[in-house]
Amino acid sequence: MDKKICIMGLGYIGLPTASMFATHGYNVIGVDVNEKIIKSMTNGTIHIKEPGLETIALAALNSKRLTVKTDPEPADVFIICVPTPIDENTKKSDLSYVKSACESILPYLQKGNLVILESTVPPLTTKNILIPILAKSKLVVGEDIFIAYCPERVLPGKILTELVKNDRIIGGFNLKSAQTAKKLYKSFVEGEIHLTDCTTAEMVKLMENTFRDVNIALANEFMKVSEHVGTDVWEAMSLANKHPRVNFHDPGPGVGGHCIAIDPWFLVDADREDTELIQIARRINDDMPKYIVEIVEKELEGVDKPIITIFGVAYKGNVGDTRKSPAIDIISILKEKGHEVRIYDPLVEEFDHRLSPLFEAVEDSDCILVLADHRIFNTLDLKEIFSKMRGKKVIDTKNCLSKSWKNTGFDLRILGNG
Ligand code: SAJ
Repeated sequence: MDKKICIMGLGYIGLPTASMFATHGYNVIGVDVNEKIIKSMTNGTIHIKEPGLETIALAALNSKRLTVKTDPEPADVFIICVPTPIDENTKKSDLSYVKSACESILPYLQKGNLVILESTVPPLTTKNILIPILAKSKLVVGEDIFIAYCPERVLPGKILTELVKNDRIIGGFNLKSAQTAKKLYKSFVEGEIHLTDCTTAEMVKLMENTFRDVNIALANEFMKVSEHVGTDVWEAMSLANKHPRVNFHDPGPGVGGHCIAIDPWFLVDADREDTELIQIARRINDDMPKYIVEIVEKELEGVDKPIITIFGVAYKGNVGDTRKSPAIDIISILKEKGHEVRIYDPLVEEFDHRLSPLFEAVEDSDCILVLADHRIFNTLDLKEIFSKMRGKKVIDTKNCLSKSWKNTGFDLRILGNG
């Protein structure tokens, strides 16, 4: 008999994972509490934009290996991929979705089941929250049911490739749990699968993203010092990177997305006293939008009622995702200060502010402010943009524009080149 997997949560991770298992021989029930998502998927509409996802998700649905519904049902394996947001004021994690997903599978648990948590969580969540809930089933954890924490580690924009190619960490409640989970993921994972315990696996995930956040904060600090002393941080970084043990991250307008700006708080949540560096890094990155607005205002000093055109509101280059994008804060601050802001991002479909077509966005504009390093910005008709603008200032916060911008005559100001 084919194995059945019930995946709780059909978001950025749950849907690709469900599609992957369904196209690798499993019968998958995709569960989401959002009826709209279930309805649209049943009608063949995929709600998540990610390269290659629509093709594989539709193949899975059409083959009937993937079916979607709002409630779980008995299965061999349950995989929890629900969101774990933080409270914006207290910066404490909200585990309510994890708890309710666990509670909702309780009535269906049977002897021999494997339950996997993939959501990013503070350390000890599997041990102190997931297991006590599942133990209410009266099944013996580690003997009757098996439990593992298997963090997702894929990069938005490359989710499907990385799901297959990346190494995978599996933290088992016991060895049998870890081995059972390994057998499952081996159906499509080509990277190596490493076994450990649940809490170590939780730490691995948080440490990876915190490493990135702290390093970006360091790059942002180098950038500010370079601005202050009047040198080029990009040249300095590339020369320092020639050292065999140095490899910097890049400065930019701030850290967005649904992972790196959030996950470090899970470590702080677990141990506030011992996470000073992590907290400072978070603050440095969160304060970047204010710093960027100061630079814009300095560059536009003397311009009466400037019009500022934002290029790129996605949280990073070449994706259409605007979740927690630094552009959101930058636009709010600019607007609060009374500046006229126009927005161009050909990759973004929906945004809180109005998006304009390219030439409308640059018409009579005094300045282009580049906030996301979309490749497409280097393929635009620069002469036409140049002729439409009132001023010729371009501020590139990602150091992503090609030489043609300067060659066209734009007054190009790169962040970090003081
Ligand atoms: N950024 C910089 N400078 C850099 C790198 C990134 O300012 O040198 C900014 C980006 O512009 C963006 C933010 O940081 O605003 C985050 O972008 P990202 O590409 O670093 O990360 P995410 O959030 O798209 O994906 C990360 C990945 N984690 C790591 O690379 C360690 C991914 O593998 C994780 O699976 C994902 O978080 C997640 O889901 O946790």
